[in-house]
Amino acid sequence: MDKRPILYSFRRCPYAMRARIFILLCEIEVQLREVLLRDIPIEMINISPKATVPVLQLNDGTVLEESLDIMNWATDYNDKHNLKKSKLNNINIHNEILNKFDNEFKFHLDRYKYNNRYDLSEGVKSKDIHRDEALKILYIVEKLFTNNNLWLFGNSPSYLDIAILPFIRQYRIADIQWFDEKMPYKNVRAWLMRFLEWDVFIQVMVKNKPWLNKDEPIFFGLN
Ligand SMILES: N[C@@H](CCC(=O)N[C@@H](CS)C(=O)NCC(=O)O)C(=O)O
Repeated sequence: MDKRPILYSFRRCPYAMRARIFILLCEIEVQLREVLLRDIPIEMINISPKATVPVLQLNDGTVLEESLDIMNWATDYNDKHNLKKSKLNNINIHNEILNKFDNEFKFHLDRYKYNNRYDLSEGVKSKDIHRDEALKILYIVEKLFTNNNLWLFGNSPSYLDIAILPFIRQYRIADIQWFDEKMPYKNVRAWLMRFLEWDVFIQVMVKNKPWLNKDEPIFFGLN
């Protein structure tokens, strides 16, 4: 049995993206098991019946089934890039913004990006209304770029940058032309583009085929 922790992940999931970035930056090597959301392997459901990705299974059998738990575990293990420090140094703004993204922003993002999957009679508004509600949260971020910082709190990505940018990437994908040409916040746009070109982001987005039990392990996390 390979002793490296097992990460169940889905390449395009923003929660799984932020977990993979932390694993890479904290130089932890895991066995990566790419899953399809419509066909989650029984091995994952057995350890995490709520069946959302990411899930990290540690050597001692501990199962982490929330992306933030995986990120915090990674920084406790080997915080090579001072991600935890970036969080603690800015704890109030960190908590406020992360909370807004994981709740309000995600709520509107889903209803903007997948508007036709929702039942309009259940209080779901039109695509543009949800886009504009999420935009109000991006305005809060835009105002944080008061100096010439490349990232929220300095010149390297902080915990908060990594925790929220995968969701802003999805927001752009909902209507790329609108985001690139009409979205009013230029700092947010430049910051997202910086993220998409970041070599770490490019590495965590390498494609892997869905895992099957008989497969040789795919290792992820050490350069
Ligand atoms: N709170 C969880 C949320 C994870 C989550 O919702 N992941 C989505 C994919 S992006 C998922 O697995 N959805 C299950 C499904 O669509 O069947 C976390 O932070 O890890």
